[in-house]
Amino acid sequence: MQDEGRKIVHIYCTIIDNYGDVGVCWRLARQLAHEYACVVTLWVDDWSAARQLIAELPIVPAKTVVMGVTIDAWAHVTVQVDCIGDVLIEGFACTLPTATLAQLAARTRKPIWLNLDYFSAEAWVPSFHAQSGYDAVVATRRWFFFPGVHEHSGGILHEAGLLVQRNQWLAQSPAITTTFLARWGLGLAQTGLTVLCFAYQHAPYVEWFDALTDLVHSPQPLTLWLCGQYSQAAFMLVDKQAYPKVTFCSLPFVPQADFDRLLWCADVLWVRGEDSLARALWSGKPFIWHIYAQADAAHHAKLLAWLAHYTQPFPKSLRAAYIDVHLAWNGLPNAPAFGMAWRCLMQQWQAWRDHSHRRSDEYAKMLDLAQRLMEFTRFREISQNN
Ligand code: TRH
Repeated sequence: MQDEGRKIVHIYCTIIDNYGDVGVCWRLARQLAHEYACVVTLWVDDWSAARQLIAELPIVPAKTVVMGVTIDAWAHVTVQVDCIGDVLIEGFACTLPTATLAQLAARTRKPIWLNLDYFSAEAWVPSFHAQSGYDAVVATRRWFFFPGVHEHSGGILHEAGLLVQRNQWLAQSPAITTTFLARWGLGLAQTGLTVLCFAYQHAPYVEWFDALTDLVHSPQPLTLWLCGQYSQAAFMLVDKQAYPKVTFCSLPFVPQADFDRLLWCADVLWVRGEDSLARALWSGKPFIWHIYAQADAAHHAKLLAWLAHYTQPFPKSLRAAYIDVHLAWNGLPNAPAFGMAWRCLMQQWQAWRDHSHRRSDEYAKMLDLAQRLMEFTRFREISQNN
């Protein structure tokens, strides 16, 4: 495809810890390339962390095209090559490389410069989203783009046709699902509950496991798919023989698209961070969120805002139980005991399943993040040129 007329987008991503930053930037980069025919370059500062998600990358950092997106190492940014394009996105308030800032300062026709922030359902988002600040050093405005759930926010990443793909996957023959799971050393459980857990180290795993294996309330077999080092480490020392009804599976890190498919294959999802929350939402499965902990417990308000928004249409008792499980799982002050909250939620299993599915469809009707971002840049370009 010719580049003429196509928007040139540069996305910069510093990987602080975990996989969320690069997970979101990589997803956005692919979507802009595939759905909006943008010419996208993704600059990453931690090549080996990026390789976990983008397995096609070579070991030694080198400019590589994967799925229509050019990926390059931060250290390769120079003033000799265009590193700013038409749309310049800094992921999660990263500081741009000096060479990029130098290009920005020197260029007369400035790109639309966006700071992509973290997701939040909090009420302040609409007043901060799409605001700008003038940077005198590079003589241009920087726009703040906040992913969120409000009409005036950046929305949530959601690829076109994702729910159709999911529904087709769920309707496919069990033989295909079985073959897929076998690639990751997993089997398709015929009975009982399959629980996927991708959480942080400070989750109350002991209480969680006790509640899930409570024979009085859960006499059925339990299959645990443990993702990520923290959830896996939490069960390393458990005497597996003592739990004949529990199948423990530690999963390798799978490609992003397969991570979605794993979510679609499980019954209940315990997800963490920002990107997996969105993927759990789109799976339509019941899920519990382990939020990324921030200094000064800023994540508490963030969690509560999300829960208030998401559970709005839930019946009162389901809403209360769902929120209680989140408070206990995330260790909020005055949270109820985990086991009690979980039992109460599981007593409403059918309603929980139905509402999870419905909420997924409802949120999918919102304009998604890439769409909002493209509309925003078009609007800014028109204003900038007039
Ligand atoms: O890894 P995370 O905990 O990332 C976090 C959060 O995003 C947090 O908000 C941010 O501030 C912090 O990083 C710096 O969780 P998250 O966001 O779900 O990212 C995980 C990514 O990894 C997601 O894109 C899914 C992907 N993934 C795979 O592709 N394969 C896997 O096997 C697993 C377990 C995850």
